[in-house]
Amino acid sequence: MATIKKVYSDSDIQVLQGLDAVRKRPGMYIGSTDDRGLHHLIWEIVDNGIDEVLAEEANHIKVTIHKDNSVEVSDNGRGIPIGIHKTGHPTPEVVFGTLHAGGKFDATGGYKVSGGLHGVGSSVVNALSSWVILDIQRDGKKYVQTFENGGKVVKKPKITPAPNKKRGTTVHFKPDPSVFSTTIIDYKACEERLKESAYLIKGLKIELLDERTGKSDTFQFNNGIVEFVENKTKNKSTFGEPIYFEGISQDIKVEVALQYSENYYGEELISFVNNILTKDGGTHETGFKSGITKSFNDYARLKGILKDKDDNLDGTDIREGLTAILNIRIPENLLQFEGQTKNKLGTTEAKNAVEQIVTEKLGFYLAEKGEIANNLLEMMIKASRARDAARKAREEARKIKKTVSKKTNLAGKLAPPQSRNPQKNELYIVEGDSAGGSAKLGRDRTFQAILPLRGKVLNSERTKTEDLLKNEEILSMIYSIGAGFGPDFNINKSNYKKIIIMTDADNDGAHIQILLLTFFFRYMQELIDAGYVYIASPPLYKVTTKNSISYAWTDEELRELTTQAKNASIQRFKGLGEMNSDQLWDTTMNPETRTLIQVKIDNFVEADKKVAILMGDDVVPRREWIEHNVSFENEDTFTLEDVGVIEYE
Ligand code: TSJ
Repeated sequence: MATIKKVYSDSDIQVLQGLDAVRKRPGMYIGSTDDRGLHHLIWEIVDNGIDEVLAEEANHIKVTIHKDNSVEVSDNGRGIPIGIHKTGHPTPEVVFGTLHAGGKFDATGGYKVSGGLHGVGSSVVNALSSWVILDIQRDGKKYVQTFENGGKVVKKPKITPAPNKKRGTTVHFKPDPSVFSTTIIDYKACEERLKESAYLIKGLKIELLDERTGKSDTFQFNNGIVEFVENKTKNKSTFGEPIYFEGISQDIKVEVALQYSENYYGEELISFVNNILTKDGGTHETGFKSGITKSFNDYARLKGILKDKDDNLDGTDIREGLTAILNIRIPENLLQFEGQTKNKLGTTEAKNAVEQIVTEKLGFYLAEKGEIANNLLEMMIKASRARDAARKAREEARKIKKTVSKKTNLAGKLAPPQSRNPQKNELYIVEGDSAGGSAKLGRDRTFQAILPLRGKVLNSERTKTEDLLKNEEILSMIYSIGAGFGPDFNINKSNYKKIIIMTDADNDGAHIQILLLTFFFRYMQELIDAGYVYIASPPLYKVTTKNSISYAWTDEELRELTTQAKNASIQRFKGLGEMNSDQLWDTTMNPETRTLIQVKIDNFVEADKKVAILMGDDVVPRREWIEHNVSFENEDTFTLEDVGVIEYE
């Protein structure tokens, strides 16, 4: 050791002093020493390469995970300067040996990923690595410097003529197992992070290679965040092409890609500042939101879509169905992060800069693409109405909690089960009083409840919520299930795990099924999503012979039964009421022998559309759809398969 110090004393001492602090308290510098902290080292190094890309001096980054879980990162940039720094040490040694060295030798300013509040510097990586091999090629020279055991310089750099004309920086490091609780590199984590970086810089090519497995990926997106948005919306039914614009204001570069989807009620805004994800938003997101709200409202007023008497559309209406990527670059001296985890941008200038660019560019876009703009506004106005309706429904729901009392409708109507076990209990909703009577007698009263329905069930698609809530059949269902309805529906409060619709096997019965399903679909959708809703299937025929009784559900089953047995008498059930309670139990209610059809929604968007068309009050699309899809004489009759909301178990 002494001889080494003699050769390299000054820098050696300085390096050790600086980096010792990092080894003593790694958490202070990289957050934690678990797998997150471990991967933080990779991002730190990669960010330096990305800075070179932002400086427009590199366009290629390669990351290799070696078999020993060491990581090698290289770029094709200018190469870290290799001359002597004003401190008297070679610049690479300063970069890797001094905390926050970044800014010190790079006074060029500009937009940087590393060295901001998030960047901890390559020196931290060095301090927490068993070894680092730095390989720089520039000015026709190849410069190799190794660091060992937490950043110690034990050898002079090796400088040789470059073997080829390529320029660039390569950093190969091995995270120190005595620092980290795990040193296994996660491919998936690398893949996600590097792909994100590639999206954010158009054309940048990032290669990832895992030598442990041979797996590799290349990320390169010539359309940048437009492709990012397309990737985010690929499973949604999108509404038009992505909208892209960019601009610069007060030295802040702003880039936005956004796309709307139909039948998607959420919003997803993903924002970045200097390629760092701002999970908690901040001033730039505020500017973005006020910018799009203003653009759409201004346009709607200009075109008379919103009249003087109308309120402005609010931000939530305008963002319904929106997927957006906001990517901004701020000069280092303006960067300011906030919050516990520093994931929120605080820079005040960013709000105005983003708002100004969004308002201007989106304003242009809307003016230019009038038809798209009008369609989007139509969607937003619908969203706004739906929100009003939902608010009303919520108010109604609160009201009925007070007005529906057990005594009023339910006495004598619902036959509840004896046990109170929502996980096991079943509710049979039964068409007609007489079938209801048989079901009450035939059921297993320990866990089966019977709710007979008297009149026709209202069509929830064509009835205002407030009228629906005056209807006794609807109220008794809401009350029996006991989990509320509409926006306040809470499946965890459901009294039953199975809700079984039991109707006659005829057209009327099918119609009642549809009406009930429409109600569940619109007001208790979670019940369907969770697979709680079933349809009972009573048999169509009873075949009696001298020593047996059997049932048939289809004509084919009937043929089989009658060819087997001689002198069979066949009874066709016209309705549930024709079965006595034992028969009803045997064929339709006994869990051992019954067949239930579970109601499922394969495709919410399709089901939603079909319910709206088939059950809604717009006659024309309804008739058109039926003419194209259903061949029934009676317009009011469809099978459940026609509506497309069920699938057989
Ligand atoms: F590749 C990498 F990601 F591993 C990596 C690349 C890691 C680190 C620590 C640094 C770099 C890096 C640094 N690539 N390119 C540079 N460029 C400079 O440091 C550089 C070169 C020339 C000039 C100049 O003004 O001439 C300025 C700088 C900052």
